[in-house]
Amino acid sequence: MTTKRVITLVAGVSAWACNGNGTQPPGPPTDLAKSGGDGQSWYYNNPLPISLSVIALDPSGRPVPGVVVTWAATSGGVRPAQSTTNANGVASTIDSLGSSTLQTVSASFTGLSNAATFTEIGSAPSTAVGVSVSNNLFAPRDTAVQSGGTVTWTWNSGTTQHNVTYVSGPTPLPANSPNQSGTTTFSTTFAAVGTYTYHCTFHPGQMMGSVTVVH
Ligand SMILES: [Cu+2]
Repeated sequence: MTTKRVITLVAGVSAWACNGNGTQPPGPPTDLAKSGGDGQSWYYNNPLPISLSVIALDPSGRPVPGVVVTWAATSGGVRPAQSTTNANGVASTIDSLGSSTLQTVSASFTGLSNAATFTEIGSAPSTAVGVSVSNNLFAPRDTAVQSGGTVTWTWNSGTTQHNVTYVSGPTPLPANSPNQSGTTTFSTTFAAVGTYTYHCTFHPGQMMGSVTVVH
């Protein structure tokens, strides 16, 4: 009998202490703050590289889990169109960008007065891209080309030999260049969408680059 009463008393004090120290659950959400993916520039009808995310907050600025966020895009589309905030109050979606230059994606939940708005920029990918091969770098190091398009490397390296050797990407990897110097060129036409990385085997730590192939 006595033991049971002591346990009840301790539990009651413990619950009171939690409330008094501000550790109670967050209140209903009143705000959505952008937490990632705003202001990206990418290519028409290709998913943005960084997902869009928001954080739901209560009036004290505490993250609120379990909030259903609805996403809407002015162009293209978002997947999923609804997502629920996780334990950190964060919900996210992927924007497929669509075919307009300037586009917005809004995020809201039922009862929210001001939706969060993301602005993204679309453009047409190039079908022919040039990269300079010099001592000892590829410029630009990272480039993008449309599927079916061609990247042409032009050597400006005097008598020093370099090569373009693929390291990773959709398989099978394209053919590598020979070892070349002077003012020679080498081209690859890309079919498969994805990101290819390459380097020069003579200068692998310095000379590296990537080609991202988009739709
Ligand atoms: Cu090299």
